[in-house]
Amino acid sequence: MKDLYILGAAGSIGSQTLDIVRENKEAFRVCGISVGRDLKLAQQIIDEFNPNIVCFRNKDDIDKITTKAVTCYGDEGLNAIATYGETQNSLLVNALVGAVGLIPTVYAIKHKRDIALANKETLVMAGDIINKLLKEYNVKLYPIDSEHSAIWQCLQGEDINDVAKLIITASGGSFRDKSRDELEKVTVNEALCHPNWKMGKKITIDSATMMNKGFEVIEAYHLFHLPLDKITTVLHRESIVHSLVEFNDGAIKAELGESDMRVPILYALMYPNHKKYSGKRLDLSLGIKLSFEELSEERYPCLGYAYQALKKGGLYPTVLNAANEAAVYLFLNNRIKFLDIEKIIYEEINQDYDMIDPTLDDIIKINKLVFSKITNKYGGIN
Ligand code: MN3
Repeated sequence: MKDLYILGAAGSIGSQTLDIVRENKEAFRVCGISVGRDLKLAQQIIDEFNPNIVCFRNKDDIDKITTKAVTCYGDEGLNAIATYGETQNSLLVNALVGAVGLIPTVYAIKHKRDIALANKETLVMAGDIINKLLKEYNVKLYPIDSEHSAIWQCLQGEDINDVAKLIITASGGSFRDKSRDELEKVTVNEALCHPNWKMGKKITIDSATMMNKGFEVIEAYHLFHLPLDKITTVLHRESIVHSLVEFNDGAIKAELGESDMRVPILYALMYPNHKKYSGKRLDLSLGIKLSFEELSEERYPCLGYAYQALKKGGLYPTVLNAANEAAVYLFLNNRIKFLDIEKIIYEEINQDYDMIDPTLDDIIKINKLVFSKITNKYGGIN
């Protein structure tokens, strides 16, 4: 029996993690959760899973919920969930969206709790620091992101020195068939219609700008410890091949399946086993066609910005993340146009943020500073 602590339990990945728990009641116990704005859903999750500790977004939310659990709230509450209870046979599922996911990851590592990570911002902002801490505290970090899960599966039993390159697939997002000119006028609702995957709002926008793929390049760099020139991307419209690994002899391994996040979640929770799952399966007898095309940095400049930010190092990946988080917020609130997102990011990563070996405090500070600087310029947040 594994004790699960799920941050972002009411979100997209969190809900699908709970689906996996429902299918594997003998394997997992939901001991702690954090919930978001939807208190009705929060109450349902609490009633069904009866966790020992619950973290709310705001202090006022606590009185609106009926529970015997220990309650906490806010950013400190997230850290309390990450460090609650016994470490042995426990796992933190970090399914938070955005920079808020970083510090609870650090707390879990220092509590020697293994982590299944869906929050890619953790690695984008502080990959070097996280890797150092994982080593120091001898903690495991398992990827939930479908591309990284695919690469991780392809690397099982392989020598990392035999890898020629990682090939991360991208569906192309909701605007993959639109020209740059057509992107001028696209709306929030159009951007939120992803062709293949059902995901949260922020990541759906990040997919449309391809910033998400840029983050995934950085994520892969920190997860698999390969030089950046060995990490490549390809446009693959069908989202059936979740990513590939090419070896020195030219052999390519891939992981294929339905576009269902529950599969990589299940693998991260059950690693190294592939347990039975009731979801829809890929039926090759239906005559499935696969296509691959070059993913152009001209069409999708945000992808290039990610490589640039990682090469510059230091605080630049954090600046990239903060500028994106602010710009996506502004776009979702109809304050800027879709193409302004990439302009804002470009401008910000070309400012001077030079700093060698930033600490976690430096990273958090710059993240807040860049986020509020950009949002304030367009009327602040509400
Ligand atoms: Mn992904």
